[in-house]
Amino acid sequence: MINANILKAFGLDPATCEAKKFGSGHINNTFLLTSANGERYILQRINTYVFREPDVIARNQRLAADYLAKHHPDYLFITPIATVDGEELHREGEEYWRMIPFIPGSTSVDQADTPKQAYEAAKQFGKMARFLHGIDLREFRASIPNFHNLTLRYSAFQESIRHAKEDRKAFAAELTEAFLRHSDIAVTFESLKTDPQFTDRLMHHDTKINNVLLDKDTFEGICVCDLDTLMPGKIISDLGDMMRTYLSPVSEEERDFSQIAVRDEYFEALMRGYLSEVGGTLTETEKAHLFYAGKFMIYMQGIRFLTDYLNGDVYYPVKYPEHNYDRAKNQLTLLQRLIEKEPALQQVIDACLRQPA
Ligand code: ADP
Ligand code: GN1
Ligand code: MG
Repeated sequence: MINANILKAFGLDPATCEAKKFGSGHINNTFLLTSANGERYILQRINTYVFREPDVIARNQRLAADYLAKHHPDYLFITPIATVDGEELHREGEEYWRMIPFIPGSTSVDQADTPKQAYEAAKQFGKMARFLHGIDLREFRASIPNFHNLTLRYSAFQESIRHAKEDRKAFAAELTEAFLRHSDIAVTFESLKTDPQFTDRLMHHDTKINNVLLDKDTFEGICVCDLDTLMPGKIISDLGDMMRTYLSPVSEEERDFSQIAVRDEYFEALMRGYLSEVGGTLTETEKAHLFYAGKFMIYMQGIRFLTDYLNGDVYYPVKYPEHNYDRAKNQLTLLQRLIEKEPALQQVIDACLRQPA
């Protein structure tokens, strides 16, 4: 299944090393390797359509690892295993591969099944953000330029409406209108961008719960993984993606939209977990936009799915023709469920800010 050269490059014996596909991400190809002596590794092929410059990922991770080793030496930050030639990435033809140690005793979940899991995951992302607060961002580059730039995502959405094939445009007309009616979310981002109190931070940018490793027995947080999009960004990205993915009992793949809901106890758990770590570092602007984070990320993900539907599914893998349309509709429903609860959830935020756990 895996080219022998790749395994050899990392010092593994292709004859005895077992590989199986692992995880459920959309972007990279992830494999679990088990060597003859039982050692386990995660091997990944980086998607170079999405990550045009894989070296940027490696460099950002190295800068963060060096900083953490100096300032927080006990913190578990996953770093790549070098090839036998001492490289962080192995190039095989046009493909880039990297390997990391499998963290023993860890597991991950695709969906938050208890408020404790939401708390633990949020705490792990918060802890990394806190430990990296203060790092010099000038050395870092974006592994995906403009990844969470809602202004550009919104323009790309408008562009996709203009260029869509007639059948897709007609099929998605109502959903497109509904997303356009929420354009205030993009307008708020516009004004925030120029606010000097809207701090630049090193953010993870993909805070889904399966990007946290939990203790397989106790489900306590161990560390975060999937560090490809670790790059300068804003607090609303990480907090918002947790709201997007932990609050509902069903995921972005759910097609029975009546099951989409915002669970109050999960909201409180994730807010407490995250703010218990980063609360003390927030500016007034950031504090005032904690609820907005959820709207920002759900809206952006919704228009990303819809843009891809209108563009003919060039980015997200689909299993059937309306898949991206359904994902976008799912996100619109989630956005509506969240907005309905804004007054009550804002009170939870205010309480957490007054009294961090
Ligand atoms: P993807 O881009 O496919 O989401 P990830 O880096 O998130 O790639 O890896 C996929 C899954 O593999 C994760 O959800 C996690 O369960 C598991 N995983 C990743 N890195 C490790 C690791 N170092 N140790 C143990 N499990 C890991
Ligand atoms: C992609 O690789 P994965 O599945 O963790 C995407 C995220 C989206 C997510 C939606 C690089 O993440 O931004 O939130 O799909 N990553 C990239 O499921 O585009
Ligand atoms: Mg992942």
